Amino acid sequence: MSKVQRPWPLVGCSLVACILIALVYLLQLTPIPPGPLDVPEHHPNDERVTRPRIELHPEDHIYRTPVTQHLSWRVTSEYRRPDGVLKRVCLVNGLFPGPTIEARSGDTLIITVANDLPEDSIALHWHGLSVANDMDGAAGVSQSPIAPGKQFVYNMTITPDQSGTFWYHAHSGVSRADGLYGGLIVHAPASKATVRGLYPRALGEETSSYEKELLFLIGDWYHRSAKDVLDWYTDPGNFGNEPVPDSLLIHGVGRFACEMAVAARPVDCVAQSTNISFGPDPRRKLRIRVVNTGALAGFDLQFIHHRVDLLQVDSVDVKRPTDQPINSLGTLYPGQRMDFILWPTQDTGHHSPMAVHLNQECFKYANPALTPNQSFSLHSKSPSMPTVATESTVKIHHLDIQEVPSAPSIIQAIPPTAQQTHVVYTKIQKMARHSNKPFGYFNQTTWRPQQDPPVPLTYLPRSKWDKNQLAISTGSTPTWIDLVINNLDEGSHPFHLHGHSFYILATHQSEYGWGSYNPFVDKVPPHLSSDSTSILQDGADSAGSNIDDPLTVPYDLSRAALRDTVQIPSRGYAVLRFRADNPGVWLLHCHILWHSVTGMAMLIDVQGNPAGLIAHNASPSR
Ligand SMILES: *[C@@H]1O[C@H](CO)[C@@H](O)[C@H](O)[C@H]1NC(C)=O
Ligand SMILES: *[C@@H]1O[C@H](CO)[C@@H](O)[C@H](O)[C@H]1NC(C)=O
Ligand SMILES: *[C@@H]1O[C@H](CO)[C@@H](O)[C@H](O)[C@H]1NC(C)=O
Ligand SMILES: *[C@@H]1O[C@H](CO)[C@@H](O)[C@H](O)[C@H]1NC(C)=O
Ligand SMILES: [Cu+2]
Repeated sequence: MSKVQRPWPLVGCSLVACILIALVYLLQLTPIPPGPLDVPEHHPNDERVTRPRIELHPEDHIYRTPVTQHLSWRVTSEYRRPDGVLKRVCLVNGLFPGPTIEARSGDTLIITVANDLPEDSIALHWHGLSVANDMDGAAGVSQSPIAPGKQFVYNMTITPDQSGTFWYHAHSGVSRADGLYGGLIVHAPASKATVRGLYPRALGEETSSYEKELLFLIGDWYHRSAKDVLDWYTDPGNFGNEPVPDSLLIHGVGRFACEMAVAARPVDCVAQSTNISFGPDPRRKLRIRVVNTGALAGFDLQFIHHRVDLLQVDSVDVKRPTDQPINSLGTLYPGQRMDFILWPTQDTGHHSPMAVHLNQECFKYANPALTPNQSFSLHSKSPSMPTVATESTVKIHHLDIQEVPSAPSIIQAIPPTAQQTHVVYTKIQKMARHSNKPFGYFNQTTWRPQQDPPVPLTYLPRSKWDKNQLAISTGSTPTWIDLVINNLDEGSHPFHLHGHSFYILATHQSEYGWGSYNPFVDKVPPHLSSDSTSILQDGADSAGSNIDDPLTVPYDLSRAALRDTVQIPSRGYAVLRFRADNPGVWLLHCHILWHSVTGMAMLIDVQGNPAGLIAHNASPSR
């Protein structure tokens, strides 16, 4: 441990360094190849561009009995212009993003995935869903990736207790940043609504009923191929700075002013004179489901003339904030989802946009091509509506979703203590013996898919795992585990656990030192010390827990949040409590693509009968 905790010399980003880095960046990039022949014809008023809306159909799912859905998918790639700039993107059945799956709790999905890519192997992960281990789609862990020309059948039964906003994405290589992802919505069954045209969110909960549901897949976007971006990141000349995206897309469509392209990095760009619009009717009450599909950046959403009510984060009901109405939500980090009600504007004469603000905290140099803050019109039906000139005078009431606890009914299921406690340390390091390339570590191990022998870990005894696998074993299931993840890094990281959701009991950020926490050694956890910035200390409401004696009760369970992705602050930690009840080998990894592919991942080995999914009842019904 002492080895791990030694402070590393860190490359700071002074102004001079930033300029140097930017120069290196501008000069080094290889221009993308000249436009190939399979470029789609460009129509400025192409419907795909002007009407990118994913409208959901809860009415087809919430009132029926469970069914088996058979889907047949073909993964290919083609040159497209998502934001006007030509790039080879991954397609599922010709679509980018891939088809949206809509199901209900209890459905079985049988998805045959044929890989028709010329050279890349793929595996698909169903993010947030707790499925049987061999269907989890983590290449090297739960399956061998699907080679070009081959196919694989994903066969998943969604347990009755699971519903919410999920998504699927590539979990091998870097295809996710070339667009291999899509939405996966599991509707919760409901009884017929009493008010026509309204979907009840919960029985008797009139105020959170809604008339339509829309899915927003929002994420950062690179104009170069994901492989080129990864090569740039791992080039020691770029000092481990994460590649700053060039653009942002909302379900596969974006806006890019061609003249913004950096001279040293020419792009094949066709100006798209489009305004992206959503929303069928400004007077409707909408349920909006948002996924951060990006590779690096978090984002905030602002609807300054609307009221928004947060419903869920990571498919789990939140405790509804009771203070003033909010009009700004975030930060949503890669992999995370949030659902909210978007109320109609009170003054329907206003043409009120949705603003997306990419969070720039992890951008260590300037990319002049990127417009990090962009606004999108919400209502396509009323193009003549005036835009509001006085936007700056409207007050922003922001809700930090990382601080929002889960609903009380969900928190009730947390036991007062766990049966096992594990402590790990994570960090990105550039070491001379690795030619100063950045690699992510958990303890002393940088993760790579199992290769020696090349058999997925699930099918291999522990004694045969290669040296790149660091694992926590939970023993026989089900067992409650406390996992303390210490982030010794200067940056924060959104960590995602496969196969399980966890209760976040505490997060902590330290202004100095490493801010780490080892419950076996530390008498008082840093989040209970006076300089704390954790959820626990900020929580006004600590009813139901006894924090008078921090030595016996170091966590305020009433502030816990059930999630599958947690943003762990820089020089800080998170304490996660989960019920290891889904047997198999599960990845725990940073959801920033450049970090996970360079090793910021480890495994949770949950022992038990692999058919034990039937016993899965850890998550309270949602
Ligand atoms: C990680 O390192 C810590 C500190 O040395 C140790 O206590 C812990 O057991 C290690 N975890 C694993 C999974 O090896
Ligand atoms: C899917 O899995 C179920 C349960 O293991 C099995 O009965 C069924 O035959 C499988 N279907 C396919 C198409 O593999
Ligand atoms: C897009 O909106 C801007 C102002 O919001 C307007 O000037 C422009 O004409 C619009 N473009 C199209 C294609 O509607
Ligand atoms: C983007 O919006 C954020 C607030 O969310 C603001 O702090 C920042 O200055 C804006 N950036 C630009 C380039 O306008
Ligand atoms: Cu990370």
